[in-house]
Order: sequence, then structure tokens, then C-alpha cells
Amino acid sequence: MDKRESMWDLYLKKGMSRRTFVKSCVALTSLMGLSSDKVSKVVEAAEKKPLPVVIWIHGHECTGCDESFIRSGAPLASDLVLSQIALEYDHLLSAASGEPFEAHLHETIEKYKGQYILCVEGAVATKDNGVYCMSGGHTFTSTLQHAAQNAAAVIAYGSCAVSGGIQAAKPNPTGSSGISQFAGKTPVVNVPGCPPIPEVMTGVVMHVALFGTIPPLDGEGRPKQFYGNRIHDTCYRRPFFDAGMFAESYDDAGSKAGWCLYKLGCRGPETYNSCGNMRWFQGMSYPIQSGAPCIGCSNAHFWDDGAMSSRLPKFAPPIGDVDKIGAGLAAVTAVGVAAHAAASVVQKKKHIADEAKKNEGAGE
Ligand code: FSX
Ligand code: SF4
Ligand code: F3S
Repeated sequence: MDKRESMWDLYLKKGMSRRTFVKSCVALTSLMGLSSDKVSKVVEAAEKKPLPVVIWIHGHECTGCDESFIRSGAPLASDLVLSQIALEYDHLLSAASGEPFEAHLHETIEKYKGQYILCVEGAVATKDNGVYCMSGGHTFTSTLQHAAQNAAAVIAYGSCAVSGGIQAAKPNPTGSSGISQFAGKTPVVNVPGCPPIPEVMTGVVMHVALFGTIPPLDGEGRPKQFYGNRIHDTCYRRPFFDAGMFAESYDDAGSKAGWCLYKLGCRGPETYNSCGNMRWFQGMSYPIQSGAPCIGCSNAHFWDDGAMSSRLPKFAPPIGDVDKIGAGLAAVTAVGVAAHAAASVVQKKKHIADEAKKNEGAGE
């Protein structure tokens, strides 16, 4: 096989400084959820390891995942694609098309057998021998099987690839499912979300690329560093949940003042993802910050689970109990436990309720 360049080789070739290289390695270390004492290991790997060959295929989906990925801010997707990985094939990003493009896919698989990372977006349409999802004259099922079984690792990118997504929603006319059953013995990393946070994808790809292993996974095959917390655990509206202060409609004064969106069907209490701490678009915002409840887009079968309805989350107190939480906190205050925290919450509740009344009055 020809000698492939490392990330450092490429930085040198482009005339980029050692300082820029080390800065990129520091950024990658934090992106992979590693502690700062691992920076030297990342630098060493980035100096020596050849750029990872990545093949990126798309099945039954909306392409929103790749659209999310190309908006990765830290690192920029362009830096990743041009300087940190060797992206050999991508249905969306490659300029080539037609027979030479398809031939290149098969050549890459042969040439880098057992070494490349396969990123997969979209579900597999299994019904009627896979005819509902075809490209280049092949069913996606056969392309996926061939590419996955010869890969070093497979990354199932997006809820469609992980569990079938909207294609698998009832009545699932195409027999769509997630991809893992088609990967043979190749390890699969699940990165759910519709779409997932772009920097999460970058972090997972670079972890496999630089360390040659998949990151630590939870019981559902998701990288622990990104899916270890519920949205509810890191939500900035959480003090209002604890105080029993809930928005009653999308645009009421409470919603605008940051009250909890639980009564509007927020799935934060049952959804694991990093939206609350990483946020989107370089930390700019995320659904709850924009006034929309979490619809649980990282959960399997969230479409069938009433994602767009105001059904209350399964793993939180029933609404009657939730309404009592604020009163419960006040009682706790009375016996002097967590007095300051609870009192400030109750005080805030009164203050915000007064403000909300004022605003509503002003709006009439
Ligand atoms: Fe699914 Fe992704 Fe949702 Fe769309 O590739 S996870 S429908 S954002 O595009 O597959
Ligand atoms: Fe945040 Fe939703 Fe939890 Fe309320 S229910 S605290 S809005 S995650
Ligand atoms: Fe999805 Fe909920 Fe985050 S809807 S984008 S997991 S806040």
C-alpha cells in the first residue's frame, strides 16, 4: 500500500505552523471528551498515524445529518475534511458522480480493507429485497453489508441509522430498520439524534482515527462522553421544573421567561444527549433555548412515541405531582434544609409570576 500522510505531514505540506497543529490537537482532545493530560498522546497519534480513510454512505433518510455535520464549528468541517481525515467517498459531499464514483467506492473498500471508518446515515429499507432504497444500481442493503463487513469500525450517524428513524415509523411501508444487524462482526458506534450534534460526530470519528479503537460505549452502543446525561440533567430551565413553574403554551410569558417546558411535552427527562451542555452552532442555542420542548430525537422510535404531541415524558413524575414540587420545596425550606437555594427559587417564582402577570397585562 502507498504511504499515507499523517495530519502533521499535511499541516507541514500546507505550510501551517507547529503552533496551529498543537492547537488543533488540543481542540480535538477536548472534543473527544478526554482530559488535558491526554494532549501529548493525541499529538503523538496525529504526528504518526496516517489520516484515517473514511467512507460515508447514505441510505433511507433526509440528509439532515450530513447537513448538520458540515456546520461543525470546532473544528470546522472543512478543516476536518481537508486536513484531518481522508474522505474518499461521500454521497453528499463528493463532487464526482456516476460510474467512476461508484467504481471508486469499490476500489477504496478493496484497497483499505479492515482499515477504513464507515460512516452510515439513514435507515435500511429491507422490504421487497431492498428496492425502496437503491443507488448506482445496487440496493443500499447490499452496499451497506459489503462496506460494513470490511470496515475497521462503523459509525451509525443519526437516529435513522441507529434505529430506523422516521422511515421506520408506523406503518413502516418499506420495512426500514437501523443498520447494526448488517455490520457483521464490525464494531458499531451509535450516534443518535435527528440530526446529531455535528461536533459529537467529529469527536467520534477522530477518536477512532487517532486511537484505532472505538470510544467507551453505554449499554445502547452510544459514546458515554456524549450520551451520559439526560437533557433534563443539564437544562438551564431545570430550576423552574424543580420549583413547579411551567409554561402553559409556547409563547406565554412563562415560556419567554425561561420556565420549564414539561407541560408542553418536553422529553428532556427521558432523553440522553449533550444538547444542554454543548448546544448547537458553536454553543449558540438548542431546541429548549429556542422555546421548543425536546422531542426526544435521540430516542429509538421517537416518532411513534408521539414526538410532536404534548404527551408527557415517561420517566418523570406525573403532572399532578410535578405541580406539587414547588410547594414541597417551600416545605423543605421551612425545616431549614437547603434553605437558601429553595428560598431563592420560591422568591424567584413569585417575582417571575408577578412579571408574567405584568407582561400579560401589557400585551392585552
Ligand atoms: Fe435521519 Fe439523517 Fe433525521 Fe435526517 O442522515 S436522523 S431523518 S436529520 O438525515 O438520517
Ligand atoms: Fe428542561 Fe424539559 Fe427538563 Fe423542563 S422538562 S427542565 S424544559 S429538560
Ligand atoms: Fe434532539 Fe432534544 Fe437535543 S429534540 S436536538 S435531543 S434537545
